[in-house]
Amino acid sequence: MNEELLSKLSELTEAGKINKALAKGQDGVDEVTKQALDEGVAPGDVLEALVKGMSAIGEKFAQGKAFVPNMLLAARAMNAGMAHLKPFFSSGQVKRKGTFIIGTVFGDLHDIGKNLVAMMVEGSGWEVIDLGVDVKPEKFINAVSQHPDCVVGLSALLTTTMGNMEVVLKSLREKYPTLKIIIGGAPISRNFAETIGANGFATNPQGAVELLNELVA
Ligand code: B1M
Repeated sequence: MNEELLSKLSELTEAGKINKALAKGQDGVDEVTKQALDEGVAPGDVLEALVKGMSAIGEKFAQGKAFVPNMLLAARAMNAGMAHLKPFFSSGQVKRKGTFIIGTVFGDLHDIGKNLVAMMVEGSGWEVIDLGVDVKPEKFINAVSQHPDCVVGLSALLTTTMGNMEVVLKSLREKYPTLKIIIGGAPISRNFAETIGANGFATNPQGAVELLNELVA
């Protein structure tokens, strides 16, 4: 029974079925998560099922078999389930993988891709702190000072703001020499990531999730 509920939860998340009102009268992630918890399914197993659904859509997106709207719906469905899990996070019954601080670097206002990365990473079990767009080094430094064990993610969409990534990275490393920093965005290449000394780069949200999991393994 549990298995059935959990696989239904993964499927509903992947399909972006948020709740009854939005899923043509059928139970969505909202209702099924509540049902699973009410029936005594372990919160950790529920989280795993939600994550499985998000990973599935993330992989399809990476392969060009799903698109931005699919990702947005899946993330909203995931959030509907996460709302029921919040009390278990607060009580410490469910552990996060770590804290991920993400922002689009200063000079750059593009945030659609960055938001997708943030949602996927959150959906894979990380606490995500999204600093927004046009983020200056001081703001990153301030956020890291409150979460010294975090991993930082920098996004840039313009060739002109790629250089600002290096500025942010260097400012952060001056204060936190061992801080792990990953970068991404349309103009970013492996070569650029290596040149500025990032701990890795990803071309899509699923790649970012995999990279983060490797970094904390
Ligand atoms: Co802008 N823009 N834009 N723009 N814009 C591009 C990026 C551009 C390629 C368009 C073009 O000329 N063909 C071009 C950049 C050229 C270049 O530098 N090589 C460009 C330009 C020039 C500009 C302006 C300078 C235009 C002007 O005013 N003259 C200006 C700059 C403003 C600024 O930032 N200071 C500007 C403004 C804008 C809008 C505000 C109008 C709007 C942004 C709205 C918003 O984000 N809220 C906009 C948009 C929408 C685009 C395009 C059309 C779409 C970008 C997008 O959202 N893609 C874009 C052209 C294009 O890409 N076709 C363009 C969808 C998104 C899902 O993909 O963002 O690549 P993407 O994110 C991916 C990956 O890159 C990766 O995962 C994401 C999901 O797969 N990823 C990461 C991203 N961050 C990551 C971080 C990671 C890992 C992976 O780890 C930390």
